[in-house]
Amino acid sequence: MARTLTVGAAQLGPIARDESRASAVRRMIALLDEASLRGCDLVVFPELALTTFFPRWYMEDQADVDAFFERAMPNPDVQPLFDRAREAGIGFYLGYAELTPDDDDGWHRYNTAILVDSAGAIVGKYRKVHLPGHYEHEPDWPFQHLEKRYFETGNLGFPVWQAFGATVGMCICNDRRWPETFRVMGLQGAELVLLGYNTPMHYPRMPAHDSLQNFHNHLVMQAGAYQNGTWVVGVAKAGREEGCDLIGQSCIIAPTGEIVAMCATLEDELVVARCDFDRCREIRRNIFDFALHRQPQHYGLITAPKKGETEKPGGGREQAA
Ligand code: CDT
Repeated sequence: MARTLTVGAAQLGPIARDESRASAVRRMIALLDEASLRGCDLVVFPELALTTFFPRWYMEDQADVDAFFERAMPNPDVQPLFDRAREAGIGFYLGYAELTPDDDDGWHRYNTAILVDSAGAIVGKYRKVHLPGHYEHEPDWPFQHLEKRYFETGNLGFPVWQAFGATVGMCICNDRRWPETFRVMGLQGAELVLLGYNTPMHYPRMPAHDSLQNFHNHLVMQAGAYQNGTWVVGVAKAGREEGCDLIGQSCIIAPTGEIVAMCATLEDELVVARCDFDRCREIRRNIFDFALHRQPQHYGLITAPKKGETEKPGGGREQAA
């Protein structure tokens, strides 16, 4: 019998700096209600879906940064989304900024996504591994991208979960540009990879690439889908947010690499596709039969420790205010 799942990509338009979490959650519930009418089993929301994309601003006061973080999940602002999804029997992926004292050595800040099942239970958590941007204030740039300053590198790897009748993985935004992200999940048999993104149209370090942002977005997700024989659902926060243009084109991609559904606006919008997991086998039993064709003895450089590449440790580990 065919294994299928009806999945919704629930793109959000811009969230203003002064928009409350309760308002963002109301918008997500409206998309969830539409998803319910359209027969969805699972809905994917963007990265950092509860607030504006705050790493675009340099903030000296840690309390101002921490105002964008969640100290519990769910919390009273987000509980209505959990409740409505459970009533509708729909699962979801949600990105948010996580502030947690989960280790002995103090507070930690991660760019996080959770997977919630149709009964409202959190069944998976992922913390963003590939943090883009920079640590220091760049006063000459119109916008900052201070993810490296405000977050720590995720510490959970790229696990997959048995959920929704499939093998499901998660990643977040910049992760999608790195083939290792998809391959690590592909090696664990991922059939569905969920991801949210906030991608500025303008990249101050390389303005010549501005016109390529939409192309690169689809290029990396379609390649990740095809090369690993997995469905990919990529969902944007889109539109002009606090004067910064974010790309849209949220989409659902088949294991062949074909886009089967795509948002047409830069606003709150839902697109839906029926994902047939037998289609993963079309790829994995043929051109990308890992057992037959992979040659890992030649891939050692991929996992060798970094040489001569410096990284500042400790972003996101300030004491919580
Ligand atoms: N949110 C996020 O990861 N955005 C990055 C922007 C990279 S440019 C600094 C992305 O890869 O889309």
